[in-house]
Amino acid sequence: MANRPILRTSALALCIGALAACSGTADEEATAPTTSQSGDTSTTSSPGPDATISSSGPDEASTSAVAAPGLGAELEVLDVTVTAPREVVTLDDGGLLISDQAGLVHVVGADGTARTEPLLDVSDSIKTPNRGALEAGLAGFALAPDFAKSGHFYTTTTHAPDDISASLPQGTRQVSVLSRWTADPASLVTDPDSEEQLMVLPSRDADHVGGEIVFDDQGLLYTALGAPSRDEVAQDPHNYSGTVLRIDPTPAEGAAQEDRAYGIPEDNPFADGEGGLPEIYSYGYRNPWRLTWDAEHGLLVGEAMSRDKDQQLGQPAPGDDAGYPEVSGACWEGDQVADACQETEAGVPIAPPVLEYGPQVGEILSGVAIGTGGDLQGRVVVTDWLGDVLVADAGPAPWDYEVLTDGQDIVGRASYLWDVDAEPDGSLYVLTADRALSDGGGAVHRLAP
Ligand SMILES: [Ca+2]
Ligand SMILES: [Ca+2]
Repeated sequence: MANRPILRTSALALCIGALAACSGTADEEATAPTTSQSGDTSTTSSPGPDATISSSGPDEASTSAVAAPGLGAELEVLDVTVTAPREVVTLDDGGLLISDQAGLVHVVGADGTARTEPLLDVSDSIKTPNRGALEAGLAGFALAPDFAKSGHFYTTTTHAPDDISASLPQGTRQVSVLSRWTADPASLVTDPDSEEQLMVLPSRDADHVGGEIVFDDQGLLYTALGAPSRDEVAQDPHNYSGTVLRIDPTPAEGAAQEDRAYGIPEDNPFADGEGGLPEIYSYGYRNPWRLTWDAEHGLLVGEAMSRDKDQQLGQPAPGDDAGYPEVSGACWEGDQVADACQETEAGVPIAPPVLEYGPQVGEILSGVAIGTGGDLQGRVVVTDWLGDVLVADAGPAPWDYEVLTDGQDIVGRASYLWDVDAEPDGSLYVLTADRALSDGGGAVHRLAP
């Protein structure tokens, strides 16, 4: 299945003419190449002889489908205009919420039709992802576990330092803000004045945003912030850069501490502020930009490393140090942890990743999800932005993996496989963006259970 290109014709000519310019550079902070791309998902085409396109079937709002041989089924392409989709939430009525890094959370009805009015539109007040920093924008979106009652949802957004009123450390190049919003859970209309900023996280890096938000079954919220490349700050638990954070966003009455509008879980490693910041759950990361959680696996952290290095999936316990920047690539030599991944120069034990892949497969880890249906049920799905879909089963590290789709099967050379999401109804969503993250250049693909 190595040569089944599913290419988007509008960007194909540009990329054939300048193939090198079409490979990703976001991880090096370079400005992404510009490709033009229609936002109309119905233009997805599949010139390869083995690929198939189908019309929509019974759901008339879905406009096309993409063959994904390694996944054993076609991917339905949803009729919603997106730039860089990041999260899908299935609503009780069968509708969907789809967050887009461009600053929108779309509402898609059960009939597949996108509503004109989004749940949220902050596109005018944040940095957007298509002006040189592919990771910027609305990086995280999650409904509160009690959304049906409270109407609360959470976002992480990135901002230029000048747009933040808080005083910031010298050298700040970008600021991530974790916020809570309130919507009417019935009408899905958000009060635009409801934003409460919970955390303001300055960074010396203009990318490496992190920002994904997940909840565990205790109602604790996890998010993350990347660190600048090769920067020792990732080893400093007194700094948020290069960390996974865990907070209790709805502490019991009176349990919010000091001037914080949230609680600190008791078993956070620095909960008392001794030795590190109380919100830190684990640290020593380069770019922990994809997170997922389920009761069986706990927290899984998908970390993007440099393009010429192994990509890493971590399963951290509280207080774990993933070792960056001293660890920047392969930690495993067969079943043995490499010497370089045993402990930091300061003598702190390093928690090696549970899975690493590359650089011979893929290039940048772009998503992690735990399958909820079909052959993927309970399996860990890891995606790479070049289009590879890997699956693995939890067990003693290092986890073996299989490559289900390689490279071009789904995204072609013009797009990135940008994120992946598994929903409780068994659907797997493969989220793509064109390589410039141009407006409307993304797509939401659904693999039905
Ligand atoms: Ca995601
Ligand atoms: Ca989801």
